[in-house]
Amino acid sequence: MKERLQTLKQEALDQVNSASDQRALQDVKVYYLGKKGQITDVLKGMGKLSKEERPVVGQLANEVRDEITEAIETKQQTLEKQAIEKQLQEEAVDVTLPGKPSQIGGSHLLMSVIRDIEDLFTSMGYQVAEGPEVETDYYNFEALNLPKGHPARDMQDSFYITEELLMRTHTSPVQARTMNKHEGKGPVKIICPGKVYRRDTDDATHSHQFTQIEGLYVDENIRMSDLKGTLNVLAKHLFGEDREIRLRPSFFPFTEPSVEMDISCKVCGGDGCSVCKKTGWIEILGAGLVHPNVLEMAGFDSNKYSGFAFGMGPERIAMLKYGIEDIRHFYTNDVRFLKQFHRV
Ligand code: 2NL
Repeated sequence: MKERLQTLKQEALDQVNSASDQRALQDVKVYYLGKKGQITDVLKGMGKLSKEERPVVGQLANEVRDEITEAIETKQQTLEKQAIEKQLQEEAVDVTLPGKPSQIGGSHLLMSVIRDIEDLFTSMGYQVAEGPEVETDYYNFEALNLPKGHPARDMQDSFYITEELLMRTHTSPVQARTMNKHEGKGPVKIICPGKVYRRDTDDATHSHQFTQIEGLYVDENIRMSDLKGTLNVLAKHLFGEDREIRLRPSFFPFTEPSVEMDISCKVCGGDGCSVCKKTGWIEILGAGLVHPNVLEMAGFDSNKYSGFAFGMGPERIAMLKYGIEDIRHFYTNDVRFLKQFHRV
């Protein structure tokens, strides 16, 4: 029996040693130390031993069991360590690998053009003013010298909500509202960007919703030369120092006199091409000196105060600057179009 125990011990220690994973080790444990295991088997046979031999064999059996148990525990720890090492290696993350670039949005071209113009004018002391897109008939028309029955306020041309409310057809009502707030005291020096609405059939050059930027400068002694100087700065800022401007007489109900500003054509240098319709000049915006009626209705003494105003379409400016041939590109939001201008 002693020999059997010695052999069992040697066998068990060998098997513990060669167990390659925790499962194999568990099998070894069950085989030798389990309820129906080899050591139990030996202990069961002890009844046949003599009184003298029994404690000796019993002690040896205990020693053998303890040694195997200890060997299994040590091996168990080694195997656990190895398993963790293996997992760490398999699941290792290379933090030095470059990441996937995330998609970063950018300004819409129209916003870039609007911000650029805002920045130019704020650098000259203008404030940016905004107002409601749903306007009253009074601020959209009446206060701008467009009395009831005036052809420019034809129902066919505007989106009316009620008899008195409509989607603003220009940003001029923002300027009328701002002038009112000044209670007859100048200066008023503002730039008003925003969305405007007209009942139009959309095509390459028309949109029922578009943007506008208007400017207004009201103070004592504001003259046509102030307007011309300001527009000259704007034109050169937008289209380049080498461009010339010219003012042509025009008509708007809210300015008197009224003008339209052209810039010299860069494509043909003035000789005449398809961009400038063979005139050498390209129309950019409308402007004029604020009509005395408009000043008076906003609470300004038109004998003391005068002002200039101008209005332009950022879509048109962007189309001319970047050779965009269809206004609908601004509103159909094809990212392939929009992305081209993310660094403008
Ligand atoms: C154009 C022409 C213009 C104005 C807008 C204005 C505003 C007030 C008083 C007087 Cl409160 N005028 N705005 C003046 C002249 C022209 O816009 O062709 N826009 C695209």
